[in-house]
Amino acid sequence: VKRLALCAALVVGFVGQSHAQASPGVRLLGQLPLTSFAGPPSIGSAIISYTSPGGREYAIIGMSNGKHFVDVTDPTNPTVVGFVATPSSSAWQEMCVKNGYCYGVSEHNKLAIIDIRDIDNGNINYVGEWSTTITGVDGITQYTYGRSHTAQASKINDVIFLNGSSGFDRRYFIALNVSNPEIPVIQSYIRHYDPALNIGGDVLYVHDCTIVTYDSGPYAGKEIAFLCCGPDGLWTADVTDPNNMVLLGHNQYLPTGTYCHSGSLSADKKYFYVNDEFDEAQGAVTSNSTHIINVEDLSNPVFVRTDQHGLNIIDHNSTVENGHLLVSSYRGGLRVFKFETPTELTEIGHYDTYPAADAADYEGNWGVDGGFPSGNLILSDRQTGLYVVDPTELLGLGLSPTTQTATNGAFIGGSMYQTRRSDDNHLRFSGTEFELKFQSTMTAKPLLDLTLEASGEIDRTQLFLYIKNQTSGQWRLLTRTLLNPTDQTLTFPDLDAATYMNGSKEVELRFKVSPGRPTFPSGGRLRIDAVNIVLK
Ligand SMILES: [Ca+2]
Ligand SMILES: [Ca+2]
Ligand SMILES: [Ca+2]
Repeated sequence: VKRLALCAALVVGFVGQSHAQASPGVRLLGQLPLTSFAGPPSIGSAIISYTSPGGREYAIIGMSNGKHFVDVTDPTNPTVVGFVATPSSSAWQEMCVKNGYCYGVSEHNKLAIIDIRDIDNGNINYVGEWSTTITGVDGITQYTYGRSHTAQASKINDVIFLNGSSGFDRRYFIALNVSNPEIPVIQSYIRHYDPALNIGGDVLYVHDCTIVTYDSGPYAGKEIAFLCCGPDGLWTADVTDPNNMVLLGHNQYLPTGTYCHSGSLSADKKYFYVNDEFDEAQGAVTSNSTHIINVEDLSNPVFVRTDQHGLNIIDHNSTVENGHLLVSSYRGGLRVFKFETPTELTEIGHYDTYPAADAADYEGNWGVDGGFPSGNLILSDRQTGLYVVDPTELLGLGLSPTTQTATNGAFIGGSMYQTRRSDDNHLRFSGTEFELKFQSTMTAKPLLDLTLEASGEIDRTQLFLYIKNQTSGQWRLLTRTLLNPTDQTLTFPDLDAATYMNGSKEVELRFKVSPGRPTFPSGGRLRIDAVNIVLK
């Protein structure tokens, strides 16, 4: 494959004056309009998150002219660090990442291979376009790979799945082996229905798929693909062995007027939530909807119900975060749903990237992705560009982190965004004093519960934790404690919100750090896993 030098477009990001509209609990951190991208492109499409081995967070966004790479580690300053053009313009630009390579597809170009292993140093190398020729069903005719609609990476094999791949006699679903990342090989493909399944037509067109690995239950160790097949509904497939992908089951949910576009699996893997792209426009439903399918038995998916949400907009793509369904919904922007039960959803908030007008039309928010250590979300809007938003409060994770200030010392790892939840990601500090500020955008309540999970990198690190009394301006000592290198949980319930929250609904914490005994020459090292401040 020919290696081409990349002209990386360096565009300084900025937080634009956004006209978008947020509900309480969702905060805009950063935005880049289309004009911030090389070209500029005429329209945007898909977006995915990528966290580098170095821990930096990137948005990879498809635009009409190619793929753009944006560093969103500082979400208030999203910065374009690279651009790889596609030979032909396309309004459908999608991608996935496997082993440090971005594989880009579109409806008007062959597969783009982009080496992003050194993206942290600003190096994005366009390897080139890939194609191949295979023999058709007649055993004679040679067909050349031309395009795919979407691509998803396997989590267990050096494989990417190319959906709706065309140029052949059928639109294939391909398992592409990328063990040699710059010289992929088709490992196997699905191009026919099994006639025994007796489903109309003989062509399996996969529009998009959701790839999930199972670690428990009857499918433990399996990799399952939920194939969203447009008018042919949802198919399940066992793709554990890329040499032998096996269709398992099928569900059509509604008989007509639908287009199974994409979807998300519940955390317990019992339900698949389908985003149907045509049901609104074709009158199968009266408003934006989620089609809920029980997939406990993958060989017999059972339609449960359609949950209609009451807005005149079209749902497009979705993801699940902290037990909520996040749906990018074209003119409706990002819609956030809480599960009342696994089969009943209630919209609890939104971030409307297309405030001009709602309608069941195809302008607006194409995609949403999360999965960053920070917990930030990225959104792509076809007309208004890229957004980084903070859904902390809406997802039930307490007040949003807003400001980190090292008064005496320095932050040496992570960011305060990583204090949103208890996990493997920490804010690390070396020195003697720092402050963190949190803010609510929700309705005020009388009390605050504060929970801190922290540890000392040096054994017996001494912490003095203060909270600011916003009435007197004085700092109140909440605790003085010794921390060892294992995270400990400290709780401070029933704090008076009127005392500790200012007029901007901010809560301020001060951390004084010192070495315990035996003493160390300089300040201590504190690691904070989670700060959870909940109004009640
Ligand atoms: Ca729909
Ligand atoms: Ca709107
Ligand atoms: Ca954390």
